Amino acid sequence: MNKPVAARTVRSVCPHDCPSVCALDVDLIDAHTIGRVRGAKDDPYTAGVICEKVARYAERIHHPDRLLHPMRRVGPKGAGQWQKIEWDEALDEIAARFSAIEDAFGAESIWPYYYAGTMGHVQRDGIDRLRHGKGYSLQYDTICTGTAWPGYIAGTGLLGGVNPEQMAESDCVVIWGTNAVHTQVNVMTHAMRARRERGAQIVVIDVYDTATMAQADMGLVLRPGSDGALAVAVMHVLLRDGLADRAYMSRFTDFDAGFESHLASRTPEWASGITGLSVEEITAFAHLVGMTPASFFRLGFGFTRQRNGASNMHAALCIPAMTGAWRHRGGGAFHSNSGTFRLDKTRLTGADRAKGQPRWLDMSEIGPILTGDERALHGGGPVKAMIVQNTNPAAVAPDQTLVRKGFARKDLFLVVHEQFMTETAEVADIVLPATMFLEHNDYYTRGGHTRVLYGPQVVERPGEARSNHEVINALAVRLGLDDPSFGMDDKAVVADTFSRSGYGDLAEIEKTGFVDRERPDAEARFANGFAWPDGKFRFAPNWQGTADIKGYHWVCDPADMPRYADYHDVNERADAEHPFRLATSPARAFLNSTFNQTRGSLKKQGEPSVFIHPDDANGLKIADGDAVTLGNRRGTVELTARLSTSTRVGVLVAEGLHRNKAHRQGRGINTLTNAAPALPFGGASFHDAAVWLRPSEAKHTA
Ligand SMILES: Nc1nc2c(c(=O)[nH]1)N[C@H]1C(S)=C(S)[C@@H](COP(=O)(O)OP(=O)(O)OC[C@H]3O[C@@H](n4cnc5c(=O)[nH]c(N)nc54)[C@H](O)[C@@H]3O)O[C@H]1N2
Ligand SMILES: Nc1nc2c(c(=O)[nH]1)N[C@H]1C(S)=C(S)[C@@H](COP(=O)(O)OP(=O)(O)OC[C@H]3O[C@@H](n4cnc5c(=O)[nH]c(N)nc54)[C@H](O)[C@@H]3O)O[C@H]1N2
Ligand code: SF4
Ligand SMILES: [Mo]
Repeated sequence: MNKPVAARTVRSVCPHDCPSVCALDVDLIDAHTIGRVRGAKDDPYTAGVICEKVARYAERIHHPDRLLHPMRRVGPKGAGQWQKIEWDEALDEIAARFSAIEDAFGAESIWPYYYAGTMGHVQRDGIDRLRHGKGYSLQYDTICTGTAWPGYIAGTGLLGGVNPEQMAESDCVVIWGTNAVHTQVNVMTHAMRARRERGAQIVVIDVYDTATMAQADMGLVLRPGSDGALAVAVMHVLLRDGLADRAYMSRFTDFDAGFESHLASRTPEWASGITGLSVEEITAFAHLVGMTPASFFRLGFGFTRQRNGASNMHAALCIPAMTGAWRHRGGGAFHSNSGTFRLDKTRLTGADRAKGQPRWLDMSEIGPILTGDERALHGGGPVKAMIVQNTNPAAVAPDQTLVRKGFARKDLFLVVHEQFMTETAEVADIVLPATMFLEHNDYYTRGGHTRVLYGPQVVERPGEARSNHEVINALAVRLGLDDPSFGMDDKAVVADTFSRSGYGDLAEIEKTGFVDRERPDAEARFANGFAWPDGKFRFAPNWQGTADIKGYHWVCDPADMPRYADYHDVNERADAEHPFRLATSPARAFLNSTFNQTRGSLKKQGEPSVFIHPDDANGLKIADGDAVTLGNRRGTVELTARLSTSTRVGVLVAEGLHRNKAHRQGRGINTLTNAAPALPFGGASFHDAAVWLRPSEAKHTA
């Protein structure tokens, strides 16, 4: 059979929640159909490379299971009985129910809930216009960045770093707590260029031997949540062996005798007991970064998804401040540039027209919130209605038992706007069909780099799918909001946001598809001082100041944090009943729960499985391929055992997220994860769970 011929190729942007935000070249077969998707060769960061799952995007956009019509639940919640309805009927019903619930229980009983299923700002954040206009409960966005961002800002005072293209000019690239081969493949393009062209050393730090580590010169597999101990021991060695840049520290940091004496006891021997790394491994890593001026620290999210994650991020970030790596081209650190885009989004989010001061509800605590936990509700009344866009909390949120119990409540009115019948859509009262990125207009900030990209609508929508922007506008008007922004189309909002942010004219930007927001190199490496008022990097973090910069209103007291960069011993402890530590790391062919219905991804990932060290498996009489049950006080999950020396004794790794239903008994991996707010400002600790492990046949008797 002949492959269809592309009529033309258009420039677009990957909309998914991935720091790479690749520039795409998409082949169009006709007005409805796409062909191949490739990474743009002329984009300096994408450099022609994208991940497999997006290269096969035709499988997702033309998937036979896409939602095409609004539907109303007719049977019991979750029973899968639906009636097709018209858009007007659906929107009228939602508006009527929301109004009645507001009259009976107050506006705060309605909680619009969203995340980053699309990273386009108009389609993602526009839900806030409705929220602010009506005075509905606010959403505290913690699920992904709640620990990583404050940890970074606590050191530098700004969420920004050296242009990651400069990894290619580094002599040592430290890839810390990110499995870039799975989660942001473009990091590898630039890191590998440094090795090829300059003989750079690649270091990878993770809790198992990942696909990224397979490409490293030095791989450090440490115990989950112990990165802070590694980082302070590295600094101990740097000071001990004369490898710290004291001139840099005295000019650019708050380094003092107090911190030096704090580090005196943080020896490699001490850290070895906590991390499980040998003294030799810790010392060799310290010597490598201490003797390689142009060391680039590419700090990921993974090692911050721990109760102590913010401390771990901050501690790792302290190393280049001690070696002075920031001074050298090809050196320094990068986590995210999301603090540098300076967008004026007031029209987009309606923040300037916010009604009253509603309560904040922490999105990671959706389980406790929906099941009436008073602490999580901050003493307020229950949530009675939700509209969910761009996220699938019934699969992705921690403490799934509570999340599902909450969604099953008969008195909760749930609207889900989705592309697929996700676990969350399955328990909705009304499901609305959503467009995909090639079917609407939006702009995207590339958190993992410096550019802002524009992605236009290039194909027709299937069925009756509508964009988030259209749904929010239509609801707002029905709910009596009359701000002119509710009459603008998505492209007009992009143009307005660009123009009020000083980005220029959208008609011009459309010609290339991007705006480059690269900052001068000196600024990006803080050569004239860090972003704190005194210009100094903080080894002794100022959490209060960090909260002020990000506008965090914390749920934990920053006074509970260690005074200096340190190992903070607050994580879930393995004990006699729960002898294993579990990390729920990302699978290569899924993106959170997205792509877990496409053919190619399902084939690649197979059934939900868990890596178990053979020594642990043998002790429990578990063979490769056996059904096993993992459990803790939050619930149990079934997976298939994969015996592997990629993980340490006592550590389990379950790559996901698979469909909840793909697990025997239908409970997903987040049944085991904890919704308690991580320190100091909240966030989910997805890789921080203590569990027991049994062959599935055996009954758990504890
Ligand atoms: N294929 C794929 N790509 C993705 C995603 C996906 O699910 N799948 N998710 C997307 C999203 S939303 C995000 S935010 C990014 C996140 O991407 P990353 O920054 O890579 O973060 P994580 O995916 O959480 O985890 C990365 C690694 O951290 C490891 N890890 C866990 N605990 C620790 C620890 O205590 N110390 C250390 N050193 N390592 C630890 C995990 O084993 C994992 O290999 O990726 C995005 N890209
Ligand atoms: N165990 C475990 N759980 C995790 C993680 C982990 O590492 N381990 N990672 C966490 C992280 S980092 C994150 S960010 C969260 C992410 O969790 P989510 O934000 O829920 O991410 P996805 O699972 O990708 O789901 C996004 C949904 O948005 C839909 N969508 C996409 N585009 C649009 C659109 O334009 N309109 C509408 N209406 N819908 C759209 C997609 O179909 C998809 O169902 O998951 C977290 N959950
Ligand atoms: S690497 Fe990330 S941004 Fe690039 S195509 Fe894949 S998911 Fe999208
Ligand atoms: Mo994320």
